[in-house]
This record gives sequence, C-alpha cells and structure tokens, in this order.
Amino acid sequence: MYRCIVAGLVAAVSLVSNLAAAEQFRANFSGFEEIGPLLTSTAIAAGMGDTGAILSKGTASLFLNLDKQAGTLEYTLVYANVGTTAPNTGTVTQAHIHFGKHHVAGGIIVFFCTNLNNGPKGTQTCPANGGTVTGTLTAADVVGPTAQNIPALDFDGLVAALEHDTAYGNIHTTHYGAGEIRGQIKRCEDDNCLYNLPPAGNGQGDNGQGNQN
Ligand SMILES: [Cu+2]
Repeated sequence: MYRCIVAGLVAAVSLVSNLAAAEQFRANFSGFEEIGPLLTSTAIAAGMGDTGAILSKGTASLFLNLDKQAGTLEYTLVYANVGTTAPNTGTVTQAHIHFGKHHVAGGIIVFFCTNLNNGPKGTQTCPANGGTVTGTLTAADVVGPTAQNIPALDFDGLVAALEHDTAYGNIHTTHYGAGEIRGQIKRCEDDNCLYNLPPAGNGQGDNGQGNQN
C-alpha cells in the first residue's frame, strides 16, 4: 500500500514537472475575428479597405503544447462547420499560425494542414469542413514570415510570437482565401485550459458558441 502511494506520488510529481517545463496555449476561432486580406498597393490606391469580419458558422479550438528544450510544438486543431455557411460555402484549403496581433494581418509561421500542396514536406491534408488535425511541429516546419524578420527554420521566432501574444490561428476556405475563421492564441493560465478540448470532430469548443446544425 505504502509503496503504491509513493509510486503514485512520484508519477504525479513527474507529470506536474513535465507540464511545468512545457507551456500550453489555446485559441478559439470564429469569423468575427477575421479582418480580410492583405491588400496590394494598387487596391489601397483604389480606395479599397479591409473586408472585415466574416459571418460563418465555423468554429475551431486550438490547443498547443510547447517544449522549448525539445524544440517541439504539439498541436491539436478541432474544427466544425467551416465553409458551410450559405451562400458563400466552400471547403477548407489550409490552416496556419500567423505572426500578428489581434485584428492585424501577418504572414505564415507554420502550417497545421493544407490541401494546396504548398506546405513543408509531410504537411497533412485538411478535412473538408470539419475534423481534427494533430501533429508536432519543429524548426523544420517554420516557413517565415521573412518579411516580418522570422527566417525559415527559426523555431525561436515561433516561440517569441507565441509568448508575446502575437500569433493567431487562421483557417482558409475556397471562398475566403484570406481566412474564414480566426483566433488569437493565448497562453493557458489555469489547468482548466488543458483539459477542455471538445471531442474529436465536434469542434463546438468551450466558448458557448457551438453550432448544433
Ligand atoms: Cu493562414
């Protein structure tokens, strides 16, 4: 009995210390967070502004587990109803972490998935309208953005963006090439953040904004 308790304590302490060594991040996505595409200078000269938010039934929850010592970022992205809102329906084309503050556009740091064959070797495909993508990102997966001074393969740049609330997740669709739903990535402040991911393929999240249809 005593040995059993000691073994349990050791396991619990090592679990806690593993979690302590890592950092967790979360984001909840919606169309209300979108800001529209980056404009060309020609479009700006023509007086075009950002398109603004997108009305979408799409939702997503993102969970990230960062281990700086190991140089790994584990991710779970669960989404539902993306591209299903008439009249501008479509399918998911790609999903990323971008480098930018809330309501500001920024370039791509890493891919979660793509159906455009434009990601680093081994990038998985995205489910059409809903599903779960998981994986582990390393320095080899960092693609930039060089224009914002994060060179390819710069894992520290990815870490800096996450730790300074300057990263957002974005899911793009065939109709909304600049993104249909988006969410600012925030560091988890409590244990609850770790364990409240929605069931796989559900995507309703814990934000009370789930869509039942
Ligand atoms: Cu993107």
